[in-house]
Amino acid sequence: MLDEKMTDAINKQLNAELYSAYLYLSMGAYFESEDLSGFANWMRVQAQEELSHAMKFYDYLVQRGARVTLTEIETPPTEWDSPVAVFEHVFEHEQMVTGLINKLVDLAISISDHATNNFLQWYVAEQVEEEESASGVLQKVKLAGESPSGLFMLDQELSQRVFNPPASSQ
Ligand code: OFO
Repeated sequence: MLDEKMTDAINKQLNAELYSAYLYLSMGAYFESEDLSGFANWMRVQAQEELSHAMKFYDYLVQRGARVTLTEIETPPTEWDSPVAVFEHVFEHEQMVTGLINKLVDLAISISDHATNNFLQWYVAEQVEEEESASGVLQKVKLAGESPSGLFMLDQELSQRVFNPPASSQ
C-alpha cells in the first residue's frame, strides 16, 4: 500500500505531466499557425511522450492499490514571440519538471519507500534526455536565427521525429 503523502505527490505529478502535454500541444498549435509544420510535428510527438509519462504514473498508482485522482489542468499559454522563445520555454519547463521529479525522489527516500524510489529512477533518467533534447533543438533554432532558409531546413528535420512509446506503455 502506498503512503498517502506519496499518493498525493504522484497524483500531482500526473497532473503536471498532463499539463506538459497540454503545453506542447499549444506550442504545436502556435507552430501550425506559423506554417512551420515540422516544428508542430516535434511538439505533437513531445505531447505524446508527456501523455505516456502521465500514464506510467497512472499505472503505478493502480498497481500499488492507490487511487488515481484527476484534477483541473491549467490553461497553457497560446502565443510566443518567436521559435527561439518557444524552445527557451521548453528548456525552462523541462528543468522545472526535473526539479519536481527530484522532489518526488526526496519524498520517497524520506519515508523509506524504496519501491517508489526505484520506479522514479526511470523518470530521473528520462529527464536527462528531455533536457538534452530541448537544449539541442534550442541551439539549432538559435543558429537558424531569423533566416527563412535556416528555419525551413530545421522544419524539415523536425518533421522526421516519430513517437516511440516507452516499453511499459506499449
Ligand atoms: Fe514528462 O518530461 Fe517533459 O515535461
